[in-house]
Amino acid sequence: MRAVSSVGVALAVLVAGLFIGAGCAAGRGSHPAPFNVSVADAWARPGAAGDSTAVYMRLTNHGRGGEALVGGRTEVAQRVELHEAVLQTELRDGRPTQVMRMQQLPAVAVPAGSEVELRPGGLHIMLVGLERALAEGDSFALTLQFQDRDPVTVEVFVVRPDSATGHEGH
Ligand SMILES: [Cu+2]
Repeated sequence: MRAVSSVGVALAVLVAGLFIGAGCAAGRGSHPAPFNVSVADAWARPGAAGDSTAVYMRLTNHGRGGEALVGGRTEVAQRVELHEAVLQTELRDGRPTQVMRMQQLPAVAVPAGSEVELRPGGLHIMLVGLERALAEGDSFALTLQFQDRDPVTVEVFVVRPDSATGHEGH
């Protein structure tokens, strides 16, 4: 009987050890990998006070986990929205016509190891209700909010699209 009970104690210790091990693993698992998204070439189109304008940039996720841009804020606009420009075919006077439409997105995914480009004619950040005019040569701070992350503030330069990329359209 003595031998059995000592095996019981050893087993109890082993089980306790497993629980501690599981606790550590769960603890690590609940903490996300370090945030490692770089923001490059952030620029905005000029805009008049009260109007809206678009911001473009390149987001690169050097981390091991997926990230998602979910919003932002800036002193120069009332609202910051995530948009995607989509080319749609609509009937205009009975003729099919290509029209650029914008739709609001809840988030922009930036998968691990990927580069996501916000650019004219595609994904962009919309500044709605400019508090002041944004003229070429200005710059302003834009705070980006990624899901479950601390906010990241970047400097955005105001550039005329022609001089920035040569791209046309929104
Ligand atoms: Cu837009």
